[in-house]
Amino acid sequence: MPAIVLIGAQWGDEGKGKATDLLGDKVDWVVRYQGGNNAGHTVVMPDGQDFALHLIPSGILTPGVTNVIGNGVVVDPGVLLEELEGLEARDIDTGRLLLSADAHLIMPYHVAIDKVTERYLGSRKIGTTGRGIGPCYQDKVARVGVRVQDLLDEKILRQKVEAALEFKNQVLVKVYNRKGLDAAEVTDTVLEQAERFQHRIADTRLELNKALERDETVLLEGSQGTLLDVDHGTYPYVTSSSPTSGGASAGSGIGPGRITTVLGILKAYTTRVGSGPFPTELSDEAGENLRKSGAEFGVTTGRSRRTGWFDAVIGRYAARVNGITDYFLTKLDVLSGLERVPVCVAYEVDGQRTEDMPMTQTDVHHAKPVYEELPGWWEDISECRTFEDLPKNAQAYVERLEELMGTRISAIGVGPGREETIERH
Ligand code: 2SA
Ligand code: GDP
Ligand code: MG
Repeated sequence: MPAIVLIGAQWGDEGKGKATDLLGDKVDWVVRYQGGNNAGHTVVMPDGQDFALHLIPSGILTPGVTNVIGNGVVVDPGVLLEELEGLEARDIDTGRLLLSADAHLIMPYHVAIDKVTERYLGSRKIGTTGRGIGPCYQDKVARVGVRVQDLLDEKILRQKVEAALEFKNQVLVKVYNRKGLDAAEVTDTVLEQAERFQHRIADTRLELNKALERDETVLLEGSQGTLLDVDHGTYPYVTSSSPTSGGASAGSGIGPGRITTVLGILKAYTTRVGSGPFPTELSDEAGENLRKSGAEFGVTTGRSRRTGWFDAVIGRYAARVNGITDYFLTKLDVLSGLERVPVCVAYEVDGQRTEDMPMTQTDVHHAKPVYEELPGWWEDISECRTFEDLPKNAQAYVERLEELMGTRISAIGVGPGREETIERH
């Protein structure tokens, strides 16, 4: 019956992979509804093995869960095969993975255009992952995209790729002075790849709605985060899809009325990878320390993540635009060992204090954090399993964040492992 949405409340990498994995035992289906292999979700198993998932839902690691790559996802067929093979080589059963016939395919020309555009933008670049995400969504909206179902009709597929390349090659060769791509070669490769995953293609919106009617539980797993949403994020420094909870319906075909819980994943401090404004960013030793103790490096590109203090303006904003019912606060352990922990409670924009996210992007760029300093704690908290086990100052930190955001924090991460979690309420 219930559909649960799990989203990132900041700029991604909040620990969504671990949260999905934790819920694995309680759900029957896990669905990705947006993004593609720009995502990087890390899951650490009880035996210490870690998995980095990019395209395949994190539920693949839980036996019995059916996983779905929904219609809102963009799929690079080569990456899909590579990821499947990687999991199979580590004895993970990949039998229960379905692929929406309506998902769009990332073609080699999308990847080439993503990379070349970023180079061309120079200092104005977005800092994309270079995986072809933006150009693929552009084609989807322009109604010239290639969909998974086109793999089932060779004639149509050839026509679509030829038509696409007629234009893209002009861009690659004439605008960017790069080599063009051969339509027949591109089509042959993708058809060959499709032979290996064709049996997974399904009408996933039908399957998911039937599952809900059978009273099964569906978890919709967001990638990236609220501030990377193309509508609600720090545009233009965003990804090209809708990671917020509103995107979950469109990207899966599950009606919004079915969604009973929206779980927001929130890091105890803030990180961002790629360009764009970041009010609480630290460019000093404190930022470097957070990066080191939190191991803040991109799971897909290996890029070093920008780091900063917790921002309650973002926490409030994410709660509002996603309709968050509960927060899961991750990486509280990373803050151990600080004398005082600053928390951004509001912004000052051109001399004016605001508790809310500014309306214009210019004001977001000018926003200066207003900090409140909370007393820190020294203890290693990774062994804590109940809220009462936490040092008093760590408890007070969590309670103050709840108060500032007006949303309850019902789980707390004290380490990367599955068991390193405190459940509350
Ligand atoms: P894109 O490639 O078009 O989606 O890039 C647009 C912006 O979205 C950001 N973005 C991300 N931010 C955080 N984490 C992401 N996934 C990987 C990870 C990132 C990595 O888990 O670490 O490995 O670098 C992710 N994917 C996209 C991106 O940085 C741009 O700002
Ligand atoms: P996602 O994109 O939101 O799934 O997050 P990533 O996997 O990109 O990054 C989160 C990182 O934090 C991963 O390396 C996780 O293993 C790790 N992690 C998750 N929760 C915790 C936690 O509570 N404490 C610590 N120290 N690490 C965590
Ligand atoms: Mg990530």
